[in-house]
Amino acid sequence: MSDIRERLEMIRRQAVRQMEEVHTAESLNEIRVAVLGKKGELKDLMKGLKDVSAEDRPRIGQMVNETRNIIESRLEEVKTRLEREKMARDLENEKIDVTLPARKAVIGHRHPNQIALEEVERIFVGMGYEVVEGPEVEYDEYNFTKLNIPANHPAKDEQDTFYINKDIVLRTQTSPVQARVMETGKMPIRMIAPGRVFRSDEVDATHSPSFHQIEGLVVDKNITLADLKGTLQEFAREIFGPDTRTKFRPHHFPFTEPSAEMDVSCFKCGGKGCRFCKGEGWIEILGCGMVHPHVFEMCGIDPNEYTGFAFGVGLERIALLKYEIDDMRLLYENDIRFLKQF
Ligand code: 2U9
Repeated sequence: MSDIRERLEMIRRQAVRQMEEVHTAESLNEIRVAVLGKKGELKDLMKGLKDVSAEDRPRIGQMVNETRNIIESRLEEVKTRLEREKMARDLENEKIDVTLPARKAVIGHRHPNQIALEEVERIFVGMGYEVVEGPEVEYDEYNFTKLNIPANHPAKDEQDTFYINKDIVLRTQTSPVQARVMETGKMPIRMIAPGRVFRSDEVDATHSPSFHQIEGLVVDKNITLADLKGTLQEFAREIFGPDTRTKFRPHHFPFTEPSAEMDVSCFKCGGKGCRFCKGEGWIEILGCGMVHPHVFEMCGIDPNEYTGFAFGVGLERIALLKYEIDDMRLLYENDIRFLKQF
């Protein structure tokens, strides 16, 4: 009897000690199997009790049960401890330090073309103009004929224009957008047409086969050259500064008569002449003129009733001047080291 009691005592002590050192549910289970399992130490001990007298059997049975109960309740306690420890570890791993400084996010930059476009749009919208867009693939008729550009005009040469077929081109200017607005017959017109245009040019520091224009058109009764000059002068002062002076030089465009080019006084040297304006004191900015009567007729407007002015400006030219960029190719390469300066 006392021998069995001692063995039971040993099994219990050993199991309890092992359980104290356990750190995972798996090793706890290993202890359960080794002690209480079918081939475990307690079963082993029971097997050796075949020869115990009937008198002693209930007492021994009771001792074995007590030992089993003690070990089982201890197993339960350790299981609860392990679960609690695991939960604490999980919580620790999920902990977020809200006081840590945020990682700096890489943010995009607006393209200089986009900044220049928004600036031009802001100025004209402020004067009551509407912004209108149109297709980049156009009928020859809208790109040329309605704009008084005749069949034999050099601009229509395949060297200058991308032809889709004999009637359809990639627009070489945004003027067809204005021609379409004029055809609606809704008067008066005060609009700008920004967009991509195409010309069969070789790439260099000042040319690209695809660039952007902003054209403007005003049509109403009694619009005069004074309206054109006043409007474009105001535009120049807004975009290049209040001290900007303007100069109109006679020019020729098929779609306007008379036509002119507008220069602005150099905003670097104020007109004295510097490296920026190549010593001229003046910088060419845009083309303009009074809408040609033929254009009015071809777009269904009576030139005896209405007059108007139009202008065209290269968006890249504005961006290059405003941000002192010396090569147009930089605007198309999208090199992040260039773009992040804006
Ligand atoms: C209609 C009638 C007239 C648009 C105009 C210009 C002058 C002009 C160039 C500037 C530099 C193109 O980007 S550029 O190469 N444009 O000089 N454009 S008047 O005249 C129009 C347009 C539409 C119906």
